[in-house]
This record gives sequence, C-alpha cells and structure tokens, in this order.
Amino acid sequence: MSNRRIFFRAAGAAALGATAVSRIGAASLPEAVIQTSPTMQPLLHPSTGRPYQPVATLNGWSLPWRMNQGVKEFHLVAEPVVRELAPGMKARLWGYNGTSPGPTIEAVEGDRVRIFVTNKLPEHTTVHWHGVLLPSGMDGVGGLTQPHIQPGKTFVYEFTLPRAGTHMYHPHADEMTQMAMGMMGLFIIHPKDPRQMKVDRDFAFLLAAYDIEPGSATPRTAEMTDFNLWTWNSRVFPGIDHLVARTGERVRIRIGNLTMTNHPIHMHGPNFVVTGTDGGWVPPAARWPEVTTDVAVGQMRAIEFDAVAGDWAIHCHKSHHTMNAMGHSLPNMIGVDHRGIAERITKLVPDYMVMGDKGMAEMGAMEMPLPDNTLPMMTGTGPYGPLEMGGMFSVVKVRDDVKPGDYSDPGWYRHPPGSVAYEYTGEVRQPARAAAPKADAKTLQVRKPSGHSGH
Ligand SMILES: [Cu+2]
Repeated sequence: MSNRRIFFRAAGAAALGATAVSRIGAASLPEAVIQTSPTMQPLLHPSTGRPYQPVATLNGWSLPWRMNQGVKEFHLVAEPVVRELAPGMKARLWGYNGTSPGPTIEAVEGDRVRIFVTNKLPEHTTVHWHGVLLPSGMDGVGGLTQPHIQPGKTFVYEFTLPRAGTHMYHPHADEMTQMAMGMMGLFIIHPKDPRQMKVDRDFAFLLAAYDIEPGSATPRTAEMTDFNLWTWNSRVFPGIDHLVARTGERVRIRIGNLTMTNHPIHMHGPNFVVTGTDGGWVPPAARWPEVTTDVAVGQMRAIEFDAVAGDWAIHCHKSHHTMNAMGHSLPNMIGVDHRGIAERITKLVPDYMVMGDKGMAEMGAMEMPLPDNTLPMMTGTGPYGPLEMGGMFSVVKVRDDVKPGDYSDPGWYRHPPGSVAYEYTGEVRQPARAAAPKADAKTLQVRKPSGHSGH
C-alpha cells in the first residue's frame, strides 16, 4: 500500500533567486514519504502542476516535493528496506524511503532544489548527485566535500539544476558496501521548454547486481565479480514491470548502470537511437541507429524509438544476466550419455536427477525443490510456453488501443492471423550443409561412462 502524499505547488510562491544556501528556508523538514510497493506507482501527471511528461520508473515511484519560497524541497531517508526481487524472494537491502532503488527525483532545468537527507542506517553515509553540475561542496563526497552524515543526523543539499538530463544519486561513503546493498536512485531533470526532447512515454531504470546465497536474504557485499542476481530497479524477471506503449508513440528509455560490469541492453523490434547520456543530450547529427547499447559502469544512456505493435523482448545481451541464481561450475553435459550412471546413483540417492545432456532448456519447465526465499534459475511463462529467463529481462508491449497515460499490462500480444512462426509438416529434404571437418574417431565418439550400464 502506498501512503504517498502529493505536495501541491504553494499558491503565490515567489522565486527566491538565491545562489547561497538559505538556512532560514531550510528551517523546517518536509514530511518523509515512505513507499513499500514493488510495482510501478501511478505517475505524477502533468495535471498536478508539473510542466513535463513524468518519468515511469519501472517498479518504482517519484518522490513528492513541496514548494518553499520558490525552492523545491525533497526529503530522502537512507534506511534498511525489504525489497521483493520477484514473487517468491525478498531481499534485505539498504535504500531510501522504503525502497531500493530509492524514489526517482524529478525536477526541471533551472529549478532550485533543497534535498534533506536523513540517515537511518547503522553507519554514516552521504549522497552524490551523479552528473549534476553543482557547487563542489554539494557534491556529496564524504571526507572530500563534506563531513559524513552520521546515523540519526539530517543534512541539507541545495543547488540549482543547470541543464536537463538523466542522472543518478548514490552514496559516496563506504560505497562498495552501500551500493552493493542497493543504495541508488534516479535523478531526472526535465527541459524547461516542454517541447524540447518531447516524448510520449519516458521509462527509467537502474541496473544493480546482488550476490545473495540461495536460501538467504542479505547480499554478500564483498563480492566483486560473481553476482547471482542481475536486476533492473532491484527486480528480476518475471518481476520487472512491462514497458507499455501505444503504436506510433515516441518512447524513451533511460538506463543507468551501478553494477560492477557493463550491460549491453538489447531491444527487439523497432531500432532505436541513443539520444542522451548523463553528460547531456546527443546532438541530432551525432545519433545513430542501434539495436543494442552498451551501458558501462557508472554510465547512463537514454534511447528513443517509435513504438511498433507487438511484444518485444528487452534484455541484457550477456546471456548469464538473464538467469537468476545458479552454480557456475556446472560441467557441460551436452552429448554425454549418463543414463547408466543415473540409474546407479538413483539406487543410492532416490531423488537424484540428471540434467543437461540435451542442453539446459528443460530447466525452464522443471519444478525443482529450492531453498526458501530462492528464485528458479530461469522462469516465467509466455503464451507459448516457458520463457526460460530470469534477471535482466522484460517486454516492451505495444498495442494500437492503449490509452494515453495508461501503463497497465495489456496482456500478451494477439498476433494477426498468419503472422506467427509455425510448424512445417511436409516432407523435409536434405538441406545444403558444409562438409564436416575430418576428425579422428576418438574426438567424435559419443562419450560413455566407463563400466556397465546395469542392463
Ligand atoms: Cu548484463
């Protein structure tokens, strides 16, 4: 349940125009809005006085603000949170205002913002406003530009937003631990002229990776490379919101990467162009068509396309990043005839199961006993069967009849008759094929376990 409150623009609020921090203006703390729902919250629509198309944060929400003498005031609370990664698994993370990632901060180019940060963590923290040009003392680097925010204390950040763009916020204090625990959020600055960089839908998400042992709930923060949960906004497939649009709409997707590796984000269907980074908008002449854009560590990318009807997969193209927790030391069993071994082991271990001699696809349909609070390695079912996915995967759902501003799931795409791949039942002729290279018989023989099969 959301207990968000929307602060309306104060009538007659005067522009302050101050360049220095106003300690008098910062005298009272705005209410801290807490959110616990793991699904996308209704957007703060332009009718609430916002002169911009709000961002749709996947499985997230935008932080309400209040006007105080021309300054937009926000209140972030850094605190431990429980985040559902997908139905069936909850993680103990750190975040802001009840969620990881924290709420999206949305403001407008030229705005003066005052952001109160209350620390309810067991250790000190700070907030760095990634990519925003501001006075050095507001940059949030603990020890370098400010004293750390100790547990129980509240600090004030105040600055003017010089240009529109796609940004993040995250701690710059014990970063390795705090970001591995999920502390991050989006900071979107809309153009002052709403006609500039206008789109009909504007989605946003952050890439985060966790290493949570099967059966446990708290990430191992010391892990450097071997993560087992690859998330968008701290959610994994099939728990990630779909990206819903109407045919012909101009759609933007903003992606930021706070993991320890790069993620080539690939979208099926319409080609897109990269229109922005956290460094600003890409000039039109410098944009080029793409179907995959690599988002390196600490980078953000904004992509745009014209929506085409269909169900289009969008995912990280590192195939291990569309899997949930799994062991990485599995031997490749393809081509190994282990029927005999399985029979013999079953006599000793009745539940023993052998898999993988024909590939791993059977895992997608299999129900295996799992430790509590653990997701299957691959899961999710589409209209034609198991999707065999996990992790960084979602679906762009484009329909002709989606109403403007409606982000609700329209269900699976109903393909026009005759437009779906189908089984051929006629005679199959010998296809052209390359000649096999000459290899010695030992290389090509089917490997069999030594000894007798028991028959
Ligand atoms: Cu990836």
